[in-house]
Amino acid sequence: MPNTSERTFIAIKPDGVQRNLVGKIIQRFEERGYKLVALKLVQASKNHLEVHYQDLKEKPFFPGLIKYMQSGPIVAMVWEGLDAVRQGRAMLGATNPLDSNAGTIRGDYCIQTGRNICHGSDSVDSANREISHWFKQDELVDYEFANKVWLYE
Ligand code: IDP
Ligand code: MG
Repeated sequence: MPNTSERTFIAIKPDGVQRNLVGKIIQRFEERGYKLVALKLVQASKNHLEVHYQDLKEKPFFPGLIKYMQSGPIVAMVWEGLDAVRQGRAMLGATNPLDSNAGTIRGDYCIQTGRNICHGSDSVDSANREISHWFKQDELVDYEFANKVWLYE
């Protein structure tokens, strides 16, 4: 039985929100068949973002990244379904939008790495860490997904 309850943390960064791409990005995950488990609009604190990106703290772009991520509200989401982490990354495209295929979110809607409009967890372990960093347990909504029987055999 495949694991249809894998979860990934997907965020629409401040540029994605300001550029009115929230609906389009959510629509892609909905249309693909993933189940929305949590969603909120947040103005993240510096400390919260530094913990989120803790693995990158030695990078030269780290201060700029934190400033960018603090520059406006972020849409934080959890999406669930088969292979959600890997498929989520594929749907976002490459970190550098110039290397992202057309048809991916970054390949269709942005140009530069430092303004790449979205985030997606890179492994199941980081997804679990990021989900609990951004959401309280009771913000992860448990409900029956009616489409499930039409998505999975
Ligand atoms: P990812 O978002 O595709 O997982 P990471 O390497 O984890 O890519 O980097 C996190 C974020 O840091 C990127 O999405 C991008 O916003 C920013 N970033 C990464 N590399 C650079 C860079 O060379 N210049 C500016 N920003 C960068
Ligand atoms: Mg990353």
